[in-house]
Amino acid sequence: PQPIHLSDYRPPAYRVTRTELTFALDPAATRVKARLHLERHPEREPGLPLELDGEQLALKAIAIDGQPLGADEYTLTDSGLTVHRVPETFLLDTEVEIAPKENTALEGLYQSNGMYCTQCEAEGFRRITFYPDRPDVMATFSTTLIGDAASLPVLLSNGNPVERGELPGDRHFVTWEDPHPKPCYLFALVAGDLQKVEDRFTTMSGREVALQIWVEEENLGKTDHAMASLKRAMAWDERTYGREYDLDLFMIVAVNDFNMGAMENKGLNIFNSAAVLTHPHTATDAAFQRVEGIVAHEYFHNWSGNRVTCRDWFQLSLKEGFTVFRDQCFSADTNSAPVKRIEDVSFFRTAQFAEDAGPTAHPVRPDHYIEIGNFYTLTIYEKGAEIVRMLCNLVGWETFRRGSDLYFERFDGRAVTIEDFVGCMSEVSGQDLSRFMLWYSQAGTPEIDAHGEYDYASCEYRLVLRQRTPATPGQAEKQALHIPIRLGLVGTKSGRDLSLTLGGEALGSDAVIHLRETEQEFVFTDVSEAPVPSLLRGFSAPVKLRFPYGREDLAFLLQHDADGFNRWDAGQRLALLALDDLIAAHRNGVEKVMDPRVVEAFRGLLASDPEDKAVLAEMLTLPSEAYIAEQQPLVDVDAIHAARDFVEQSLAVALRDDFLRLYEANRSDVPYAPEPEQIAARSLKNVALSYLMALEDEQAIELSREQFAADHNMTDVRHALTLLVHSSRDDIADPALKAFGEKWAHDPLVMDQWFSIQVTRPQPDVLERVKFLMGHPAFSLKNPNKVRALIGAFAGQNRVNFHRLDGEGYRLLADVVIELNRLNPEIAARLITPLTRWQRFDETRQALMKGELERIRAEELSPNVYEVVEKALA
Ligand code: B3K
Ligand code: ZN
Repeated sequence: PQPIHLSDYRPPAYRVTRTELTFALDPAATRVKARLHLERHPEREPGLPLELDGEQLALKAIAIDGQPLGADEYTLTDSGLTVHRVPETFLLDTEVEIAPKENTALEGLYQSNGMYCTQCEAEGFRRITFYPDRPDVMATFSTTLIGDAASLPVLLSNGNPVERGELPGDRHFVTWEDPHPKPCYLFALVAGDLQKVEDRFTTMSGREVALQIWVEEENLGKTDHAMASLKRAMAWDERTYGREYDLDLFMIVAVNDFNMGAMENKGLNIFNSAAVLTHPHTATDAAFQRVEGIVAHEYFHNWSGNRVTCRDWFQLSLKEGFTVFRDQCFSADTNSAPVKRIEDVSFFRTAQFAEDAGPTAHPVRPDHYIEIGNFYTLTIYEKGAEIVRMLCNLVGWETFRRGSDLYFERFDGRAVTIEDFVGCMSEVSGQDLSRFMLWYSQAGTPEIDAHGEYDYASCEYRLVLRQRTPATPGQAEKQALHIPIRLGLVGTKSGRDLSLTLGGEALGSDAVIHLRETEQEFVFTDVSEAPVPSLLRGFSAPVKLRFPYGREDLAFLLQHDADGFNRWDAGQRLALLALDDLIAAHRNGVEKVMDPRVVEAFRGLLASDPEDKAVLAEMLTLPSEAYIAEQQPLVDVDAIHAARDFVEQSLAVALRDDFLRLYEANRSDVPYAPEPEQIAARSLKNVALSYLMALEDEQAIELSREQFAADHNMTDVRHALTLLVHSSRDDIADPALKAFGEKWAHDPLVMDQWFSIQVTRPQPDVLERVKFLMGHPAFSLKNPNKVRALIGAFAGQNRVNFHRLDGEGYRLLADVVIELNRLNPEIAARLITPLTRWQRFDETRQALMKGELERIRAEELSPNVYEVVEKALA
């Protein structure tokens, strides 16, 4: 496979202004007729051939302006169709046959539980019909679906239904018309035996919109939260961005087999059932919040992505970074804003930093790719969102909103670039953002080394910042970035933020300084007392910032920092310092000693009266093994696991009564609601229970069992079950697991959780269990949710067992990748990720991991897997 380069971009030779599709649905032989209204692109020269993408299509007929083409007038290949000579303006009619039931890649038209559905982003439409499958070709669509009336009573597509009727042979049809020009990646159809839940929304200009969520009958009771979230998201986008919905109908469909979370097809969002269905007894608080976030995300795409779309796939972050930023702000406004930021950053620093430091590192706007399906990454999405957040902070919200208005107005109905977006921000703010654009082109996580010194005599605080971005594949040299650093100086006497004066200018007590050079010195004057600096507040830039904090400094910030995010981060940093010592002790075989400062810091937290219980729960949570690993020069999975366990147990021993009190104080029998206060209390209670269970004493076991048996809601049940199953006692683990598995055997989403809980337990027999569970009737390699729940959870979250020294964990993963490479290349390529991080481990493990990558490379590979494996072994 050959890479595609951004620098090769040219407008298409011909554009499609209108697309008329007719589907005669059949599992093995669906017929697709397409009539395309084509015209030469004004910027391209006359006389060019017409090139259409097409994969796995059996061509049955082709005609231009009603004249069938002779065999010498066009060329067919594996990847498309070329018509050698075409007029300036013309109609192209094609008919193809496809087999949805053979489609295990879940791209294009496929079947899930007997229903038909589509996934076209990024390049799935070419598996449906011959088409210029690129986002800068935008057409209005009319879609007629023909299917068996009894088994496919529901026939859906984009836009509004305009006609329906009966057909001979017990068949029926529905025609849909989508008036908004769109690229084909936003096309969708759904056909099946589905039920709907309906609601209404009145837009800000008074238009009535019908909202429908379509599910299989047994899921009718699980749509309330998604519907409520949708209405909140619609209202939020009107209030916050002035964006109104633009069709009379908005539909969401839940499907069980789906590669990603969901898809923003115009007017017809298709969702992985895991990203839309909830019920207090089947979904945790985290799942409720995830559903709310994804429903909002897909809805927000209607403007940031659909009305204004990407010129080419290199611009993917144009829609994804902006839309993630929008959904993050929505969730922050709806729930606890500080906790949302802590969760997002915590995830980002663990997973995106690792991606940015590994062999698949790429810029937020890549300049080449082999398979675009491999670029739906944390870098494109989450780092892209961090860049938009920085932009918003740089120009200020009101200006950002004006820039957003300008962007939507100027580019409505068009396919544009990241420059167009940033250009609007620059235009409304008058700021020169050319240096800022480096954030889009330069891969890797910038590292900042900071040093500070207080001069008592002059009352000056000198802060020196030095930045450096490590080399990444294909980018050896890096330039200095424009890095906004929000900070405060916290007085060591007063415990308060001091007022900041820089270069004679008073900045208030919380300010942003701009690092633009490799090294810069900032001298704050009139600093009335010796401060501890609180740097990178709110994670104001996606960087690693090092400052030589002493443990007392961190304990001080943990107590006094006015910025909630940095208060939390001080606790994380303090715990990391202690963990460092313990990891070293474990490696050197010396006795582990707990740092009393961490114990005292936790004691302080437990004694405080929390203004925000959700934040407190975060503060009491130790850094994850994955995040600890991120901080180590060489990852020692066993030492990290042992050190973290030791800290947990030491805290539990020292603070048992406090945890018990916290647990009791946050129990409640009120009926479940996914509301911030309840969620906060549950997290606090469950954090406390985790510490208590670190002791595995009778009382803790009893509390966990009780909580499990009480069966109040899935958050509590799942947490208790996880503690029981992850304990060292099979006699308490097994019965609970069995009871849960039997109770929920009928519910695939709960069975996913059942799989994950057991394959993440630390006991050494778990690998055999993974293999055994792959034969379980509820498991299927063809279902991405199952693959993620069992294989993904094992390889991604069970670090001690995946990295077993005999290499069996790696071998298992490679076996699955090899099989999935044939079935579902997109999922296969994603699954390899843990193996691509081999540089981070000791030599023995490196050799084992590389050996498995080489074993995969020896297979006949899909472009997806090929690209990832080649990069990993480069
Ligand atoms: N835009 C989709 C991505 C689907 C791509 C799959 N290859 C989901 C989202 O970001 O909203
Ligand atoms: Zn998206």
